Amino acid sequence: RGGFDWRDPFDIESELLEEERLVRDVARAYAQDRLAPRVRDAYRNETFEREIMSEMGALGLLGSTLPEAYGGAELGYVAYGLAAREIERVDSGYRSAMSVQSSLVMHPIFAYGDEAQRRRFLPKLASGEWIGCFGLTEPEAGSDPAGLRARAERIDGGYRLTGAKTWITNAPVADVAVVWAKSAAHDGAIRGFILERGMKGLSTPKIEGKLALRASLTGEIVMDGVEVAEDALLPNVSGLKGPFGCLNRARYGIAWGVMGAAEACWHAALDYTLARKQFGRPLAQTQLVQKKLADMQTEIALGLQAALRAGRLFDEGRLAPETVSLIKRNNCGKALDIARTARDMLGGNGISDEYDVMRVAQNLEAVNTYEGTHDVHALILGRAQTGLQAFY
Ligand code: TGC
Ligand code: FAD
Repeated sequence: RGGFDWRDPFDIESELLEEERLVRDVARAYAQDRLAPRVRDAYRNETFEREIMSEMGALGLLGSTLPEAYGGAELGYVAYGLAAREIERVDSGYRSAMSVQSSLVMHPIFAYGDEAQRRRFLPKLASGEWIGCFGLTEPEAGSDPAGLRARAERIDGGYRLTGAKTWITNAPVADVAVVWAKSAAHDGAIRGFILERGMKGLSTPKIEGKLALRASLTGEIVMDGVEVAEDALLPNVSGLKGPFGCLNRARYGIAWGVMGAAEACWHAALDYTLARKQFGRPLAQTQLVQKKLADMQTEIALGLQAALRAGRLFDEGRLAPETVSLIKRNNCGKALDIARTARDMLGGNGISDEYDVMRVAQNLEAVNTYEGTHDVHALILGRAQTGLQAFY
C-alpha cells in the first residue's frame, strides 16, 4: 500500500525537478511573506503598489522563461506555472500583473520584435522598472477580437494610431503598451505596436468600481491619433496569431494559478470546519462537509496533474492551443466552484474579507471571463472535435 498525502494525492512533488521546486519555494515565500500581508488593504482600497513589480523582477519572476541576455531566467514552463500557482494562492490580481508582464508584453516583444526592440524594452520589463500592458479587447470586440476597430494609418516615417482598448490589466500604471490594431499599410492586417507613456494622444484612464480583482489595476488605452515611428511596429508577426500566441502562454499560466487560489480556499474550508462546532461536533464531522472537501481535493489534484502534463508538453514544444483551452476552462471553472463552496462553508464569516475566501471567489469570476470565457473555450474545443465552428 502506498502512502497517501491528502494534500498531494498523486505525489506531484516527486515529479518536479529540483530547479522547479526551488522556484516554487522562492515564489511561495515571497507570496506568503510579502504579498499576503498587503492584500486586504489593497483589495479594500483598490490599490496596486508599483514596487510589487520590482520585487517580482528581483526574484526573476518576470519574463522568467526568456533568455538571460534579455533579463529572463531561462526557466521552463513548469517552473513558470508553479510560480503562478504560488502568487495566485494569495490573490489572482497579483498573478495577473505577473502574467501580463511576462506572457502578454515581454513574450511578444521577444518573439515578434527586432533585436533593437528586445534590447530596449526587455531588461527593464524583466526588472520591473517598467510595467507593461496588453491591449487587444475593445468596447465592441471582446470574445471576437477579429472585430477590433483600432486603426493604424501610414504617416511620414511611421504610423498614426486611433482607437480605444478597454478592460486592460496594468494600463493605468503602464510605461509600455503592446497594442493590436488593423494597419492600413499592411492590407488591414492586425499588427502589434509598442506604445510608451507620454506619447501625445495616449491616455490610460482607470476603470473604477470593480467587484473582482480589486488588487489589480484595470483601465482603458485611449489612442487619439498617437503618432509613432516605424520602430514601434512589431515586425515579425501579422494577423490574429500574434496576440493568440501570447494568450496561449498566459492561459497556460492561469490554469496553474487558479489551482493555487482553489487550494487556498480548500485549506481554509478544511481548517474552518475542523475548528467550528455546531450541533455538538465539528462541522468537518458531517457527511455533507466531507463530501465537499473530497470534491475540492479531487478537482485540485486532477487539475494540477493536467497543468503539469501541459507544462511538460510546452517545454517539449508540443502543447496545442486547444489543450490550453481545455485546462484554462476546466481549472478556472472548478476553482470558481471550489471558492464559492468554501465561501458557503464558512457561513457568515465567509463574507468577511478577514477570511479571504469571498475575495478569492470574486476574483475567480473575472479570471473565468478573461483570456477567453469559459464558454468561448468550450467552442474552441467543440470546433476541434466536430470541425464545425459555432461562434457565429
Ligand atoms: P481563428 O480563425 O480561429 O484564428 C485566426 C488566426 O489565429 C490563429 N490562431 C491561433 N494561433 C496561435 N494560438 C492560438 N490559440 C490561436 N487561435 C487561433 C489561427 O491559426 C488563424 O491564423 P491564420 O494565420 O490562419 O490567420 O479566429 P477566430 O476569429 O475565429 O477566433 C475565434 C476565437 C473565439 C477562438 C478567438 O477569437 C478567441 O480566443 N477569443 C477570446 C478572446 C480572448 O481570449 N481575449 C483575451 C484578451 S487579453 C486578456 O484577457 C488578458 S487578461 C490578463 C490578466 O489580467 O491576467
Ligand atoms: P463578451 O464577448 O461580450 O461575452 C459576453 C458573454 O457572451 C460571455 O458569457 C461569453 O461567453 C458569451 N459569448 C460570447 N460569444 C459567444 C458565442 N459565440 N456563443 C456563445 N456565447 C458567447 N483584455 C485585454 O486585451 N487585455 C487585458 O489586459 C485584459 N485584462 C482584463 C482584466 C479584467 C479584470 C477583465 C474583466 C477583462 C480583461 N480583458 C483584457 C478583457 C477580457 O479578455 C474580455 O472581457 C473577455 O475576452 C470577454 O469579452 P467581453 O467582456 O467583451 O464579453
